[in-house]
Amino acid sequence: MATLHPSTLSHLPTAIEQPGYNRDTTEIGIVHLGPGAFHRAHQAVYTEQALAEGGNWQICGVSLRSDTLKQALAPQDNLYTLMIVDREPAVSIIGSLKEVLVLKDDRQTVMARMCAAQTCIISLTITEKGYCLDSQDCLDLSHSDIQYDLSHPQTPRSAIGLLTAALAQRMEEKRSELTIISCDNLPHNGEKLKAAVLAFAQQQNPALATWIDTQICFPDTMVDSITPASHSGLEATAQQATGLHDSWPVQREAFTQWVIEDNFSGPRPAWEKYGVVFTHDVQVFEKAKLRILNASHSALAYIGSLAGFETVFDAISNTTIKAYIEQLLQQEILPTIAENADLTPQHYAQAILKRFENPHIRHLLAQIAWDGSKKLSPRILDTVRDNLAASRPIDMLCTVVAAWIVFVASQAKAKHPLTDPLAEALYSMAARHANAITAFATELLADKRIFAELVDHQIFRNTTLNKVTLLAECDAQTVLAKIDTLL
Ligand code: CS2
Repeated sequence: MATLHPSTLSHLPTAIEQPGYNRDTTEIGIVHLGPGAFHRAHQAVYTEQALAEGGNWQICGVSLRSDTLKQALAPQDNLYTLMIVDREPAVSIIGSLKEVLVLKDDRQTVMARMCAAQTCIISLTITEKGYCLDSQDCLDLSHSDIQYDLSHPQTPRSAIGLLTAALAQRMEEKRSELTIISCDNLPHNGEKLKAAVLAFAQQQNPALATWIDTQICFPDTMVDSITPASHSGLEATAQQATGLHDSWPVQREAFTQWVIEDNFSGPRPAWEKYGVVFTHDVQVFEKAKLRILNASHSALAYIGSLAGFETVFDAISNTTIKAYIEQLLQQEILPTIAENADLTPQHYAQAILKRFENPHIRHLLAQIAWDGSKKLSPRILDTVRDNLAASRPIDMLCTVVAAWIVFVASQAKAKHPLTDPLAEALYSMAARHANAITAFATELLADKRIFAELVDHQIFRNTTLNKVTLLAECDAQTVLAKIDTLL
């Protein structure tokens, strides 16, 4: 079986789209930190389309830690297969990724790319924890990676340290035609990224902080497309469709959305011609998306896992779980989202539930369950805060928090690895309170790193503790029965 490569593209069935521009003569204009499946299925695809308009906008992907993507894509000259797994499936070959670098191995080239005059965009998908923020969403100066980078500014390992090092060099070279675009699921992602970079720069050189503040734009964005991690079965499906072997294809649903604040300090690809929305108010989009889509996802991940389901589709196909998610949305989430010219919350929520019911996609709840200690705040706790301030109910939201707590306890008990920046602390807390879930939950609910000021909120704490008692020590069937009593 031939491998996907520029020299084998002519073997592709004609229905499969392939790069419609000259990859050899197109140069890099974008450096992307964290070129995981989401980037390759989302921003890189918009850029692929925009490349048809011309312009040097190919992407240099920089993996901050692992070299697996670089190894996988090198024999393919960084081409890869995009599988749209939906009611109307589609397959295409994406060529916008020109190069993949690994920070620790290719440090000099990474800096050269980030500082090149022709690089006008640096974008990021590094997940919530990659920003090294504290519970107030400010740069956590005590974070081990930030401490390391402050004392080793020439060899940073965090995205914040790396961006600041590149910006310092760009300031020297007077290259301010650069926009830095966060594409992670954080409210005000651009603003928070900017504040984190400024806080880091301030520690090193206040003049650099001033230069960044006045010269470089960090637009807020909302990104959306359900993109489950690639699994080994995907390689075989991609191969069947294309007739070519691809070591790391990506999959996503058909729906895709990218809203970017119209705030650039340099040129950009013609993304607007391919559906990207440029606006001065990203907040209406990002708030609705985080609180409706991502919050429901996290609710499904924790409640669905406790109820014995494996995927989003399996969980939402259960009538009790679906009824629970619908009531959570109607009673406690949608009241926090105002209707506006761009978005009718009711319709938006219905459309999202339909997307969850896509039978063609296997989106593992275990994947969404990752990093709960970082995801709870933007997805669930901010809504709790708004409801408490407006004297609205928080019961169903607290059930999600309780399900996370019981999920963590059960993972710890079963000695399953937990993917979370606080995994170690969570597991030693669970070990201290083995078989004493209320004591575990009480200690966890007092952790300011996760719950910030809510640690002192009695209604929040007591409601969550009640739900923990309800869900603890239940088998899957009993969890469903207990959820049913909450409806
Ligand atoms: C998911 C998101 O893994 C998760 O936490 O909620 O990745 C979600 O699929 C995307 O934000 C959809 O745009």
